[in-house]
Amino acid sequence: MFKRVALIVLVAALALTGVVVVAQDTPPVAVGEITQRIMDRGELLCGVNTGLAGFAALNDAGEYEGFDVDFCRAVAAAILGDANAVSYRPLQAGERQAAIQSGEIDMMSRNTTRTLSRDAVWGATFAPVTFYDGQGLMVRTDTGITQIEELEGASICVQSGTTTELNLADAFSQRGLSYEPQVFADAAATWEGYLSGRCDAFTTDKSGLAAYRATSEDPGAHTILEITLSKEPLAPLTPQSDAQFADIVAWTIYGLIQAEEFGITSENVDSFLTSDVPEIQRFLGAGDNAAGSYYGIANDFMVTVIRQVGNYGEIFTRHLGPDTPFGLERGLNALWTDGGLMYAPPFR
Ligand SMILES: N[C@@H](CCC(=O)N[C@@H](CS)C(=O)NCC(=O)O)C(=O)O
Repeated sequence: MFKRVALIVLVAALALTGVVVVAQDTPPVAVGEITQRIMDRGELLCGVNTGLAGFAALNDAGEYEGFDVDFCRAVAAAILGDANAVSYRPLQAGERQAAIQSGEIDMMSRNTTRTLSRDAVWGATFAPVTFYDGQGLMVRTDTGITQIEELEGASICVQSGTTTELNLADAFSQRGLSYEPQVFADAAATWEGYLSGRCDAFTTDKSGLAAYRATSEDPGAHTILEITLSKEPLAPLTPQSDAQFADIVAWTIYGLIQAEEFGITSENVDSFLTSDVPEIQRFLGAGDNAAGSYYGIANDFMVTVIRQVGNYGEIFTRHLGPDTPFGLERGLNALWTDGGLMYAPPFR
């Protein structure tokens, strides 16, 4: 009996000592191979869409801009202290696997759905989901079509190398509907195929449909059907060879979500630096709280990320919110405290 009590006391004491040592004095961290490469290069190589308005598209200054782009910027701010230290690699859907496997990019942030087979076959580590999406169908408004059943026998434009090709087949066969796929390797060609009347409908993620519709000549001429055919959790990804780098990407994304929950924005972050709330001090790496130092990056990395890029809500609103041509609802992408799925684990 005495031995058991002594053992419990000893284990508790060790556990306590361990916590104190880790929290106050993090040992030097060996950064991963990819993190080191980024530091040596002074630049992050980030794979993005070839052009999807709101998510990743060239602006008037010839720079990539958008919701997906901001996660590249956030990781560059976390590791290099500079959100502009990113070189972008535009990737067609079918180029993604090779890009992540070849080491041509450090990470990808490109409306990419996390799936079992991609996780395994691409040799990728998916970061937390940045946009919960689902596949939709778009038709010309003058067809009057509102239900998928009315697309019996229709030809449908879809891009190869995407999850949307297989989902389309599933959705139609499950309902006993026939259809004729018109498959294109190139996004622009898929859209042109639909616009030119070669297809009766166009299918991709609903976010993608909203982007194409809003930037078309006459948005009212296109209708996105109510139905959602699949789950498309879109997430950035990194090569699975560097778990340390993958962790940095993951905690940067969680940090953006947590910042929104705390109400910390690019505008007010400085006023939080002197906060006496322990949770916020830990989050910002203030005082002697370890944060980024666990990963060999600036201890207050989240201060830099928020200052330069904003929190998750700011990113969403800036690129996709009510003042943009897309006007997307937060929906599943609201914070968990507002009934959505955006939830960050504790920074401690
Ligand atoms: N989320 C789906 C679809 C992503 C996707 O690639 N969608 C097309 C929509 S047309 C796209 O963005 N294409 C742009 C390109 O290939 O450059 C996936 O991960 O496979």
